[in-house]
Amino acid sequence: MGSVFLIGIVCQTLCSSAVSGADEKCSSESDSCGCSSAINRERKTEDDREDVNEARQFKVNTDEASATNRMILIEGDVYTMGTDMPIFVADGEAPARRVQISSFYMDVHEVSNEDFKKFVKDTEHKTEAETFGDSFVMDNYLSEETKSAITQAVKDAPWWLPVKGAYWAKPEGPDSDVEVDGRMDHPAVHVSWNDAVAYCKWAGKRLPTEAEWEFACRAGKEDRLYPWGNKWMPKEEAWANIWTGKFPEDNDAQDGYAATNPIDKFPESAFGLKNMIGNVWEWTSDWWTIRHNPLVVHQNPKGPESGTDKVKKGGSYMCHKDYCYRYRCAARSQNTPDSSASNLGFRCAADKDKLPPNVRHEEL
Ligand SMILES: [Ca+2]
Ligand SMILES: [Ca+2]
Repeated sequence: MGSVFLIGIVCQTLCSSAVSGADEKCSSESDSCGCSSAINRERKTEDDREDVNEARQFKVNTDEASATNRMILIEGDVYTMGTDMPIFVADGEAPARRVQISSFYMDVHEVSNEDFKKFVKDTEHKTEAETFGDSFVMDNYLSEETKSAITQAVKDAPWWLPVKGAYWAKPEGPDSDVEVDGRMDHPAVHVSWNDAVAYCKWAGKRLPTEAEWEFACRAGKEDRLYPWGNKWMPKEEAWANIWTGKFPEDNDAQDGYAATNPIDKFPESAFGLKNMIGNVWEWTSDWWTIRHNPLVVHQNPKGPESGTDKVKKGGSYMCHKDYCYRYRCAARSQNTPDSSASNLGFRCAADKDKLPPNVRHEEL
């Protein structure tokens, strides 16, 4: 454990200076030791990836009772995406640019284990974590028995362990169980981008674009860090679930949760959305790029045509301010589409004129 703490201290130092100085090298370093791009699976070729996708037979969910998630109509507008005051320069948070978004529907909540179970039951979908046989979990959350069976670790982030048999229903491996542990109302995790796309298709929805996600996160506020403003704890209360205490050795759960929280906890934003910041990272449909043009107004941007990684947004219960200050609307990170981890989930969106008939919805 000594070496774990040592590397943790090195990472903390690097990331702290990234936060204060927005230094490019440091930001780049922080990515490798912090916000989980280290958990990418080995790179596959594009051909392999297409095979995986083509093999999936999508079945659109038509059962009234199957989609319990509520959606809210987000009225389109022009907003400022990104920031000219980036904290992680290498992440492409900058430059700020104007973006026009058409009205769309957004899930109020992250997709829960309860809903993901319905999808799996209906489609017999096998997640990529199950296909590969493992998924990444932070060591603090594992039983001694599970830890003792693991021989590999991630070089730059030794607390990430590949746990055999970890998947959405058994998030910390075979000796855990979301039903037995009372976590059916927690977000589904260990869901790859490909799995998330399959779920949204089944639900008659789609993943949000990064631009839609960030617009929804900002909830009508210009140039603010969080959905509710710039103060992390309004009225000294926690409004989102991140890592409090010291990373990685001490999680004091000051916000009420050391790991995931039920999807309905914490205040909703002015747009009526919950846990956009914190709890679990959320996949978007965009391929990753750090190049953005600030000179034009982008119309419903969908990101690059191709790439190797997909964009995820919002940060998670594992993000600490000194270490991975990415629980901001402008912040972003990435993983390959087949990657999965215990702090990565998703929610779905839908076009305004394509709302599935079985979804409960309300307009702003
Ligand atoms: Ca927490
Ligand atoms: Ca979230």
